[in-house]
Amino acid sequence: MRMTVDTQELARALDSARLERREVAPLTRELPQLALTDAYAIQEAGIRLRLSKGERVVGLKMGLTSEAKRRQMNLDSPVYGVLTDRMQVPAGGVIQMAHGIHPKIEPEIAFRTSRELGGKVTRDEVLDACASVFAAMEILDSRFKDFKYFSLPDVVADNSSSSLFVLGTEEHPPRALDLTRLEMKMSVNGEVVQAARSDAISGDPVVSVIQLCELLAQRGQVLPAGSIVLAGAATVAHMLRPGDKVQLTVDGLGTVAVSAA
Ligand code: OOG
Repeated sequence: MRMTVDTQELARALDSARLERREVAPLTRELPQLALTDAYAIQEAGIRLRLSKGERVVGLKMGLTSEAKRRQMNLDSPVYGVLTDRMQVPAGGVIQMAHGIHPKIEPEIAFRTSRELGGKVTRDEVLDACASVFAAMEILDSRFKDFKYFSLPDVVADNSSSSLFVLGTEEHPPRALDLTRLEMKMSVNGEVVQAARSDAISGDPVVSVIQLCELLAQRGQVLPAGSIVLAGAATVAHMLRPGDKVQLTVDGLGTVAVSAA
């Protein structure tokens, strides 16, 4: 059994798996002692690799913020990951399945901040710092075998399974809506496959942003102004298949669509 954690080496291994569309064994199989702090250090090193190839950080994603997701993955607390410009698919765009391993899609609410947020923040401070709220979908793609049997440090090291994301084209000021009561319906090829109310996300998607600020503070970081924040999925993820046309409608936020080829 290996006893030391080589952050750079593990980040490189996960980055190659991503680029080569290759599944790897969960890190905790060989490193059962892998701590969450090590996992975030691996995630950060992996993002640095992407930045060194010209990608740019555009925001952060929260994960495991809904009970449905925590039960599906058998994991118990929220985590975050980093979003880069290359991960954004335009609204109505096409996802190339061949560019992923086993992609899944999930319905989300996203925010864009206009001010920096850091540490312990209140709901009002988050609302004041968020310029817009959007309907959004995240495409997950774990680099781990079969997208399962992993622990929290595995998921975090793997950038919390993030792969791609799409934002709706409608932008609303967050105070214009009751963000806890938005009905969300995700359909695939015209059939509703997942539905939930927005309070499935942390009881209130704004709470996801509060939690994100707390998680960042634990690592001495803040949420920069101009960040996109995905608040986490409202429902379990849906496995994508080539040819799928996926559409999410959120009360008051319109519809966002994407298809898989
Ligand atoms: C972990 C990431 C979960 C969400 O929105 O709950 C997530 C996973 O399911 O692989 O992004």
